[in-house]
Amino acid sequence: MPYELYYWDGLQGRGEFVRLVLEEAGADYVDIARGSNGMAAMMKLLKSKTEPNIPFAPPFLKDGELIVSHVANILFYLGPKLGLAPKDEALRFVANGLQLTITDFVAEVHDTHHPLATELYYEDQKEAAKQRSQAFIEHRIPKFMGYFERVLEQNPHGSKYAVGGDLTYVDLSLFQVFEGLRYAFPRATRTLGEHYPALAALHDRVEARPNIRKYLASGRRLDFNESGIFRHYPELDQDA
Ligand SMILES: N[C@@H](CCC(=O)N[C@@H](CS)C(=O)NCC(=O)O)C(=O)O
Repeated sequence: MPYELYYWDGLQGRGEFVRLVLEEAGADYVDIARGSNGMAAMMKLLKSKTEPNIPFAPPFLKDGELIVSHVANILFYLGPKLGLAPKDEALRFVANGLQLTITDFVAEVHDTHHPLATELYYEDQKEAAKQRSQAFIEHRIPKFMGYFERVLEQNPHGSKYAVGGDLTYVDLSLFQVFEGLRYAFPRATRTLGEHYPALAALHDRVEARPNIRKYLASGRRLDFNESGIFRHYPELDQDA
């Protein structure tokens, strides 16, 4: 039975972190909301008053009867099954810690364009978004990227991957973060690769993987857009 991925149609969003793992592994999966009546099926589950173990928000994954929610938790579940988690049990918790840090970072990326309220339009919080983005560019990108760079450099198994000696779901998520930042803040990230060479090399290594290459060239990989987490609003980027 294929895995069922539930996520909003029309954007990469947080669902993309899960898609990259399923695609790299060549797993059998269905992107439910992109199929006919898929959105209705997803909303039915989200709003259900009778189903057990309902999720709060997408993305969530259905594996048979089991529903797993939250990106980091989904990857913690899928990683070992798809050969994309460390083999060492203890290192799986290290990978989970890294993924949860990525979750925190993604929430901060979201808050650059929605600093006041998720429910308000971007246009209604533009001034606050400018202030938030300026601080994000100045302090948070360097702090998080500097941290992930050190994680790579200080990996006792070598700096090719974030944890252990092989590719894991964390590496795929770091690829997505690198891509997303460059899309959202092209001016501020002009020199990202120079400042964080290990991360840049990891990004290129992931991008060159055959299944990822195939996926990125396919129609399943939607372009970044201004409905997702990583949005490009020129006025939020660093001044030219
Ligand atoms: N911590 C969750 C966050 C999930 C989340 O915020 N999902 C968004 C879409 S990317 C959503 O639909 N949120 C609805 C809401 O917060 O009301 C995760 O990492 O999966």
